[in-house]
Amino acid sequence: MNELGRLEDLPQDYRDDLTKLNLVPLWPSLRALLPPGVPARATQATHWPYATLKPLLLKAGELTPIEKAERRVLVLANPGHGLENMKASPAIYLGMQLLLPGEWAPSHRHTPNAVRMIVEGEGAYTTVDGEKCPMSRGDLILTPTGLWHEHGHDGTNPVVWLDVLDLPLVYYMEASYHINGVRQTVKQGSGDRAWTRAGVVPTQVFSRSDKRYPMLRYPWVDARAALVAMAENEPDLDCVQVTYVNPETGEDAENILGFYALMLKPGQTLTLPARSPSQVFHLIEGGVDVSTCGKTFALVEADTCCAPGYEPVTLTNRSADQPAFAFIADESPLHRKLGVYETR
Ligand code: GTQ
Repeated sequence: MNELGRLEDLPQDYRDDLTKLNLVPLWPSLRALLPPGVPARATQATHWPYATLKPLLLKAGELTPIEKAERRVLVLANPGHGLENMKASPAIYLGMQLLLPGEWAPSHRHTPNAVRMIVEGEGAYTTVDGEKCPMSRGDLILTPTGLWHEHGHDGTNPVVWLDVLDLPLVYYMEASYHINGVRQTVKQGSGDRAWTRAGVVPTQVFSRSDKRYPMLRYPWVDARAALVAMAENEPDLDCVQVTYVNPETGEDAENILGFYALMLKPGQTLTLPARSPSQVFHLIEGGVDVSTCGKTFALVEADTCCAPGYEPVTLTNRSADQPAFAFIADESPLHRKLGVYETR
């Protein structure tokens, strides 16, 4: 590939004339914008151990009352993007949120899509679009774009969950904003009770639900049972994984980020091929080594890590006799919709 001209090769008066007119020469930056073969990535493979994060989150509970925080969150920020930019990857925001017994995080709605993966504690709930969603370890609760949501806690111990939002992308699009609301009236019924089993869906006389987001809560007991059944049903299956989908359409549960649960059999090593989207791993059960970009993270329960796109990731269940279960979030729906998704 031939060398392209540098900015310094141009006379200063010419550069000044360009700058005054808001003009920029392309060729000095062309290779940085369109590097050969593989994109430039700021995302660094990063591990956030829960054991080191949790005491600081509990300390935030002492230092900052909920009224002064609205959402009491420590953001899992990727150093490669600059901590102040609060991104785990180009499109993924991660935050660990703490809610103490009796606390209330008031109702609002916003343009970015969110999900919560419950990490620890019982008794808290999120009310989304009038549906009260109880929170238990491993449950996935959707807060899709534009839906009212608020968090409450009737239990006796701190509750912690992982927030996964497409905030960095929506912010970059200059489309991120919120609206505060009033306490929601809780409606009867819940999507996870109505859409109980794969293969059958609720039908009113002859019409199906027209809700864009029919299911807001995906209980961990159901996702786990599906994985265990898959592994038993097909003992040679390598990738024992489920995708969280909209049960009416079969599409990804949300528009921009994808969500999955993966089971690793005892002693199993699974290599995920290099694909364009970045991804995040959160360990629900067991002990898993995650290797990517020349690093290995020894994940224990409640740990979270991320990997940039275009890199293979190898997962190893460290236990010889117990399965391991991970929650995965990635940017696949975004890449697919934009036509840039690829596997190497
Ligand atoms: O719980 O609504 O981590 O609005 C960031 C923004 C959580 C929330 C976050 C939010 C929320």
